Amino acid sequence: MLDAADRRGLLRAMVLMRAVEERGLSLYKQGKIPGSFYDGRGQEAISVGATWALGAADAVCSPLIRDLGAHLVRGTDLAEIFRHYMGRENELSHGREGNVHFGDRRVGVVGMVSMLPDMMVVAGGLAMAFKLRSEQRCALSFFGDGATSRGDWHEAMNWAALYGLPVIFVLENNQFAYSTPTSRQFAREPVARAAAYGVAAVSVDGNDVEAVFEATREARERALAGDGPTLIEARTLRMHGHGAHDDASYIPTELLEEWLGRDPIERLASRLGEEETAAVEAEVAAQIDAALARAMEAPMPAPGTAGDDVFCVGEPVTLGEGAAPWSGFAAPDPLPAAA
Ligand SMILES: Cc1ncc(C[n+]2csc(CCOP(=O)(O)OP(=O)(O)O)c2C)c(N)n1
Repeated sequence: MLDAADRRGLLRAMVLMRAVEERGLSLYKQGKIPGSFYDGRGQEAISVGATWALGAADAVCSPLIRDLGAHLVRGTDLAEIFRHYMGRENELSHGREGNVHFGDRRVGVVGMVSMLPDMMVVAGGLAMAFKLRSEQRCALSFFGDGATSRGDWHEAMNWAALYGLPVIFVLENNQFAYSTPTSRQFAREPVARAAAYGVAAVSVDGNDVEAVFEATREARERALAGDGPTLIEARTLRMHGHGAHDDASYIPTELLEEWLGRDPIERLASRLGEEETAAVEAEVAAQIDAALARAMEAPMPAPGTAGDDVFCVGEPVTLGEGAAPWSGFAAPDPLPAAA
């Protein structure tokens, strides 16, 4: 299904993600990015491969700490991302929030609230709306292994299976939830739990961008055919700490070395060859320099605007009062037929 142009695009998106995050870390160390800095080093294949399989009308809800690649594939402007990182005036956040907390509705990306895993339930809501309106669209949600130990994970899985929702759940199993290894998080692997809910599940090598793409493509076909949700487990290792403030000393060196040998970028690069890879790297470096130069021109937000959009102002919304009487769903009842 993937052709040469796709492979080059996938490589470009992964190289761009890594290079933007390397630049971001430098800016953070220079004091130009406030707060901490979170990245997805080693996990580039997951957000890039998964979003490559989506259609323009599908929703990403949401890219998390490790998923800059999703924003890049969907097409959010890189200068805007750098402005957001540096707290400068921009359309994504108007200078508020940490580096990973943003969305871009213009490209179908919902900003995240938290990664544990509130956004799975929101993705279920989007998928429910698509289904009720009989639209050929799906929603995709990313989350980490830590999320699978929380109650909202179970609710989202159950709800999606019951209503056959067109939603794709992408679990980034990077073997640690902050510093807690998966062996101390759960007795039963999340993929094994999926069958109990009635959710189709597959486990793939999360450092193989083509495998992630293929699993997501199949999950999307299932979703659009009305056959319900899929859980994709992408197995990987987080190569950096949880954030720049975390030295990840709890990850054994041998484990890091083992996964360094499975680097997702090097694996695809070796397939495309040195010449093509060098061209992609040069292209990406130039793009980053240009975007950062544009971002640096943006002013800091006016201090007086710090409270804007934080609280709802204007007419209060009263639920129920004066509403039209309940008339049922416009689309067919999405509940599965009784057996
Ligand atoms: C409800 C809630 N509790 C705690 C946090 C703080 N927090 C953010 S990420 C995280 C760990 C997430 O682990 P995992 O999902 O496995 O992702 P990883 O950091 O390993 O990539 C924690 C505790 C949060 N964002 N939301």
